[in-house]
Formats: sequence, structure tokens, C-alpha cells
Amino acid sequence: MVYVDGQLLPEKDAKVSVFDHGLLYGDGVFEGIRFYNSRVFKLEEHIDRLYDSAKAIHLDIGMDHAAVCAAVCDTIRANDLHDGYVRLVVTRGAGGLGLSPYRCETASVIVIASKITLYPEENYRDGLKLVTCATRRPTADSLSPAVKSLNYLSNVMAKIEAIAAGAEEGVMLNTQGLVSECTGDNVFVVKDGKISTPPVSAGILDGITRRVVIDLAREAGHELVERDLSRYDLYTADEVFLTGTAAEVIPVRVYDEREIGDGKPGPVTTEMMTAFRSLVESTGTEIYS
Ligand code: PXG
Repeated sequence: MVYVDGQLLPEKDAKVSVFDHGLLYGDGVFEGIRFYNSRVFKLEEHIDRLYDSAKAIHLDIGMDHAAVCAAVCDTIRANDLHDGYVRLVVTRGAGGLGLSPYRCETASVIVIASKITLYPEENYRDGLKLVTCATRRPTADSLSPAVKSLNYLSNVMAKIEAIAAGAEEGVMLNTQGLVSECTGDNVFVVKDGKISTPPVSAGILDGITRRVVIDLAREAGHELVERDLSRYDLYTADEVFLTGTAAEVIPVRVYDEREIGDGKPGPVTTEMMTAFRSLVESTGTEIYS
């Protein structure tokens, strides 16, 4: 069952107009949210970010915060799921042809709840292969990378490059040539026991998994700094790992053909994977209470 504008519909009946500006112009915002053990992980944070993204593109969601949270939980319940992934999409809605968003009367709110296909288990055990992509992360002077918008084409272009290179993920640089993030994940490095990750000002999505891992690392007594990272910092790191709602915390084995550390997931990465797993299993908004 899929939630579309206040109704829960069977998948085959869940449709949007061909005049929806989400389709015509990529005009809209979204969130990817996970639920574990019948609890939605960081639901409030995701909904807050959705509202911030919508505000930034001058989009009125037309529902309040609590109603969107309820729509997410209702959709999961309607599918009788306990572990999985939610795609929450808000489009500008149907309007005439022409860019103006003012041609669209009301936003469309869509919630899809489903099982998720993660990276295969061996990637969590052995790590991912990463490459640098030629496609740069768009900068805040066009559309802020903090906006989780329906415009993912540069990320898709980078993902095509990564796959063509036989890698699982691609590193996108910002226009200064510094590491921003991967196509759907944030990046962390560990060097001499110290953890670093690019700051939001490097032009990244302010990832919710990133924030959680920053807190977990500091709580565990690790030194963690947000600082500019170059490819050199990744090549010479003892450990590199990625964070994201879909990928969770996942180690990197090789980057641009350079083996990271000894080529095996390191102790800090393993510790963060374990800490993250225990947090997701034990916290979150109850779906069936
Ligand atoms: N950077 C980008 C560009 C993202 O799209 C993240 C970082 C991680 O953020 P969170 O808040 O999830 O920790 C994302 C989000 C997918 C998929 O299907 C992944 C994302 C978004 C959309 C689809 O793999 N990651």
C-alpha cells in the first residue's frame, strides 16, 4: 500500500499526474528513512530536514509535522512491515507546462514503505571499492547541497562513473577539488586514532547518519573533527568508512586503487558499525504501540 495525498492505495493505483512538476522539473524534496524492530529511526530529524528542504525551495507541504509523521507510520502499518525503508516524497504537484511553481495548486505527498536491498553482506565484512568521479557536487551558489531535492542527476552521473569503474560507490569532489561526499553517503576517515569528516560547508548533505555517528564517536571518547579533506587524506588514511540511511555504516577497502590501511575494516570502523547497530535496534518512534 502506498500513501498518496491522504489515501492509502494499492501499488497499482498509486499514481501521480504526468503534469506533476516533480516529474517535469524535479521540483520537489524527499527523505529516505529506515525502520528497525518496529521503530522508525530518527523520524523527527528526517521530518525536520524535509521541512527545511521544502522551506528552502519555497514549497508548502500542506500538512503539519505530526501529520507527516503519522502518514509515515500509517503506511508502514498498512504494509505490516517491521524492518525496512520509507521513501517520503513531496512534489510541487500537478500544474501546467512551464517552470513556474505557482501553476501547481497543491503539493503531493507520497509515502512508499518497502523492504530494502542493502549492499551485499560481504561489503560490510570486506569493505567497498570507491573511485573519484569527474562529476562535481553542485555548489550552494546554485542549489544548496543541504536541500534533499528531487534533482539527483549529478549524483546519478557520478554513480554511472563509479559503476563503469567497477566500484560500488563514487566520491564527489566540490568545485575546490576537495572531498565532499559520495553519491548517497557521507565520508569519514580515521588517521592516527583521530576521526575526520568534511564540514557541511564543504557542500554536503547534512546526513542524519553522519550526525548520529559523530555523536556516537564522541560519546565513545574518540576525537572527531569536521575539516576539509582532500583525496590525499583518504589515500593515506588508516580507515575510511561511509554513512547513510541506506548503507548505514560501511567500510571502504580500496579508493582509486589505493588500499586503505591494510585493506581490511579497521577497529574504529568496526566499533562505529557495532555502536550504530545497537542504537538502531534500541531507539526510534514506535510504529505499532
Ligand atoms: N549524501 C547524499 C548525497 C545523500 O543522498 C546521504 C549523504 C546520507 O544522508 P542520511 O541522512 O541518509 O544519513 C544521502 C542520503 C539510496 C539513497 O537509494 C541514498 C540516499 C538518498 C537517496 C537514495 O541509496 N542517501
